[in-house]
Amino acid sequence: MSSSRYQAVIFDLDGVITDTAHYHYLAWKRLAEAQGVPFDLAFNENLKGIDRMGSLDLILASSAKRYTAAEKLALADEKNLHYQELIATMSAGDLLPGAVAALDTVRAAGMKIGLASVSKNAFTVLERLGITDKFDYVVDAALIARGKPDPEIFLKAARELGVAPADCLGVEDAVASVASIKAAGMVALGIGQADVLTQADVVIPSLAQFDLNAY
Ligand code: B16
Ligand code: MG
Repeated sequence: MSSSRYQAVIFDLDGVITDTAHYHYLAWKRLAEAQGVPFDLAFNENLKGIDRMGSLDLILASSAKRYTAAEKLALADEKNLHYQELIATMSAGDLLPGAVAALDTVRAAGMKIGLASVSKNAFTVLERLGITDKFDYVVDAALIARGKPDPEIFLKAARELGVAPADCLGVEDAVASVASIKAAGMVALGIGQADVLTQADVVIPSLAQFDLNAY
């Protein structure tokens, strides 16, 4: 039995459990180039944790063209189709180091496990990775009205798990996402760099350093 003070751990997917950010990057890059707007890896960092339409708005902000709502929806659909082609090749080999061990540690400690991804493709990615059954509850992003940094998705996960937000540890890799955890009143474990994830309570480089009793 663990001495950890949490009753649940709620994980992000992209950038924490698997690196889908690279596939998002490839799909957005093709779209941006077709629209004649600049796009590179540095800009892609701003899109981590941001939902699909929010990401599209950020990319098109540097275009001189004004897009109608229908045009934006068509572009978002096109990007998503390309993204789905890319993630269809994913497998358990795409799990980031330490991810499965971290999930198993939380399970062995008798805590609940949630997933809070704003990706509408999260269920597909979990299936491709072969880890769907490791979660007690996976938030359906289609039911979330406000994306990160709003706390809605983390509060929904806690409610469905039957755990108070103050008893949850949230695990995230992006600035907007860590803000979402903090706004929900949870402890935030950042995955990445401490000088970037300044709002996180603790930051570790990857789940390979995950130690449930240390936070
Ligand atoms: P989709 P997370 C986020 O997932 C990604 O970080 C972000 O880059 C992406 O735009 C968003 O999901 C929406 O994804 O287009 O598949 O619905 O970090 O919350 O797991
Ligand atoms: Mg993420």
